[in-house]
Amino acid sequence: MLVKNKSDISMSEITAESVFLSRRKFIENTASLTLLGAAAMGGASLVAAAPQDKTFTNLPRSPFSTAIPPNRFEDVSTYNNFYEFGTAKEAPALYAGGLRTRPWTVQVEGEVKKTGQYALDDFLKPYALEERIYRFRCVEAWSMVVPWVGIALRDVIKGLQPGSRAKYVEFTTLHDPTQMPGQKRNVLDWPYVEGLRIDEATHPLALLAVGMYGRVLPNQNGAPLRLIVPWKYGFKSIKSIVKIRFLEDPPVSTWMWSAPSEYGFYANVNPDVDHPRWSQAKERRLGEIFKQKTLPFNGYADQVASLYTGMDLRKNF
Ligand SMILES: Nc1nc2c(c(=O)[nH]1)N[C@H]1C(S)=C(S)[C@@H](COP(=O)(O)O)O[C@H]1N2
Ligand SMILES: [Mo]
Repeated sequence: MLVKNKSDISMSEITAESVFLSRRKFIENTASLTLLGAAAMGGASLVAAAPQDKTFTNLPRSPFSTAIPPNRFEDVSTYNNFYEFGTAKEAPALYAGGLRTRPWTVQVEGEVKKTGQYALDDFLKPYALEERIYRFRCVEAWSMVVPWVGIALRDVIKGLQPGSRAKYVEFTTLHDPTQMPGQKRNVLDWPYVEGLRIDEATHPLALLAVGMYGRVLPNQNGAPLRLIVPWKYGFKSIKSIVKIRFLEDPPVSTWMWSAPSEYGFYANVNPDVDHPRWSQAKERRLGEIFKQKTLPFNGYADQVASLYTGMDLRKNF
């Protein structure tokens, strides 16, 4: 697994105190992680410290991981889209600290056998965690490479036993303006909702993430539970999930509701289909100066293109 040491971590442009403090914590954490990693035995486990400081040990690395070197933790955790905490890229790192991620419940509804309300830790207990290094491409044309910690969404879905009428899966973010001050403004139709076709959701690449860089997800990255769909634009990867609903008909996602001509249900990364207001042909990786070409399905075409055979991907954008 990935362990950074102090010399790999340099201070970046943002100097806000809370960000600086959380970075300090990360440095201290990773130092102790090295020791724990050497001592620990057995499978992946969560080492308890203060709740926000938990680190994972002995994580197996998924073969689905890219060999591209990951971005720096401090870039991935300070340049975020999480409109529940404001629309500026630095807002989530500054204002998500008050989000309470325990206790946390996940409600399961709809065309599925195991409906109910689950405490998050019970919900996740049956599954082994792994590290998956994925490319990630925002619709706004920046990209990054992130070592997520999580479990295959397909395993969770299998465990919940959807019925034959379950053709789609819908995910919903927490709605609580006292914890998520951005929800006091009507920038989106809260709560944030996203959805996948059931065959997309059960594709082996779709991930439910609980961590990144070997530690629990920072709140600004979608703690305590978020979706990662690496072949789709970032907005499909919904954060801070409280509800999973199985449906016969396609759900209406938040972005489709707010701007249907700009954000479709599929949102597969496609360099040949421009966003109405900008090109999607290139992307700029966080921390880099030059742009690079965007790949069809964000580089995952070999694995996922067959999900869309026969579909017009210009119409189904
Ligand atoms: N609930 C919620 N989920 C969300 C968003 C959001 O505003 N609210 N933004 C999306 C967008 S547009 C992107 S690019 C990614 C950003 O993830 P990151 O901040 O971990 O990089 O989260 C996605 N998930
Ligand atoms: Mo995005």
